[in-house]
Amino acid sequence: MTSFTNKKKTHILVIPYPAQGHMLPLMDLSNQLAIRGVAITILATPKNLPILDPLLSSHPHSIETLLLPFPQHPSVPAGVENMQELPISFLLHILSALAKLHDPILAWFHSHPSPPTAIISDSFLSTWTCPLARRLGIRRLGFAPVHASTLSAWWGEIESNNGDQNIFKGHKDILESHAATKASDGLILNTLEDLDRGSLDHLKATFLGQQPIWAVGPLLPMVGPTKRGGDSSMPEEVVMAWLDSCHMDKSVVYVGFGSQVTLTGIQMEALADALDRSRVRFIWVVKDPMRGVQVASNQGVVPLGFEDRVAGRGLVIRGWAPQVAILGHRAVGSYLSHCGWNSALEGLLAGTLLLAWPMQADHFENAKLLVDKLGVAIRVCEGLDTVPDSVNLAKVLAESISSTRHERAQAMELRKVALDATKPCGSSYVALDELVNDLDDR
Ligand code: AWU
Repeated sequence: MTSFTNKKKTHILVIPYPAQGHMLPLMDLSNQLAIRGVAITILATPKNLPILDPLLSSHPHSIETLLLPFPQHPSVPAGVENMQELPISFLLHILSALAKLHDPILAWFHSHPSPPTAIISDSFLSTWTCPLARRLGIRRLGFAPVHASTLSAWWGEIESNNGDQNIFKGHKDILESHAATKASDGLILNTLEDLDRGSLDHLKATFLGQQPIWAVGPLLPMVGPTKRGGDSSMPEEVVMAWLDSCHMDKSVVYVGFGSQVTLTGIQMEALADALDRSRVRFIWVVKDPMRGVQVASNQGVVPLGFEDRVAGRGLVIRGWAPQVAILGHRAVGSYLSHCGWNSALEGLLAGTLLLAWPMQADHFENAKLLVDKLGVAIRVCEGLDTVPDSVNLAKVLAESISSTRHERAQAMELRKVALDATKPCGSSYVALDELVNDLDDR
């Protein structure tokens, strides 16, 4: 706590929501703010602390942690502190558990010699930080790890007078989260103007009034330190050596469904069959089954004998993979993805062709944007429980690395636009500078 004392730097408190898809981009944002001279305290609970390691070691003098024990909650299994171990239905239980940190944060704030002047917290899943900020007399800026079209679609639905047809009707927590986002002092989005201009304008005009919006994406994953999101279940050198042994560029399909999805047994069989038939080289990340729910039979189980059949051609990683490093390898050409927004951006920035299998939450809006509106991805399947046709899927997997599909050319153009936005004078780079100026001015 003491190292920020007597310094002239602007000091902010960052409160992450502990799900990888929310926490990692907020770490990337914190990295950008620290590079621009902001002093940051990040709230962490003990089991989430290792996720901060790369950030803390890159900014030892400007980023500190506020370590507090994870509050017990009757619906959160003991010892669990991150959504990665839980199904999506636990989102709000984790939110309620963390809300109990209100008083310890208050005490920390009042004892700090140079307390923060703003909180940046997850826009939808840290609603409790709005009253906290009000109580502290400081601003709360919301961070949303999604693009503006998603917000526009969701908020439009929430505010529609659609009667019983309104899909959010009766979802008190979602309505509260929407109200909290609207009530915060600004919104930071992991998107870029060129991708999302219409929706950004719509958000401002329709929902946000005077609140500023900063479109700061794509937030680039930190370079240098590995271990993004935790240790890889297979040593990264082993994975990279395997990719190095693939002589042809863009010949490998990466298959991964983020941090929240475990496939059912029947989906596992269909996917394994498709990979087998396709004859492509591949890396398949198989997430461990979650806790806190009854695991269906064979959920997340790789079919017996599959790895022997594909030996040399395919690599199965059970657990956590070094995704950004894999996608960035020259040998990887396409990515069969659930379309989580971070994963989609990472695939796009790496120059891979996205094969979209949207499953839940914002995935459908992401696929709409990438497939239908921008033409930079191919939809191969849809739905959390859907079982893909393995013959068709095999064909798409094989074509994705061999063909000169126009989606690949479009994706490369979008990649350039996105990277340009992050360079000095690019729209997202400027938005980050403006955000820092805004924080400094208070
Ligand atoms: P991703 O965008 O894939 O998010 P999810 O994990 O799917 O979680 C939201 O986050 C999404 O838009 C939501 O729909 C929701 C949620 N990763 C890794 O390094 N290794 C692995 O083995 C698996 C994942 C990283 C990956 C990415 C992040 C996941 C915002 O689905 O590189 O940075 O974890 O993000």
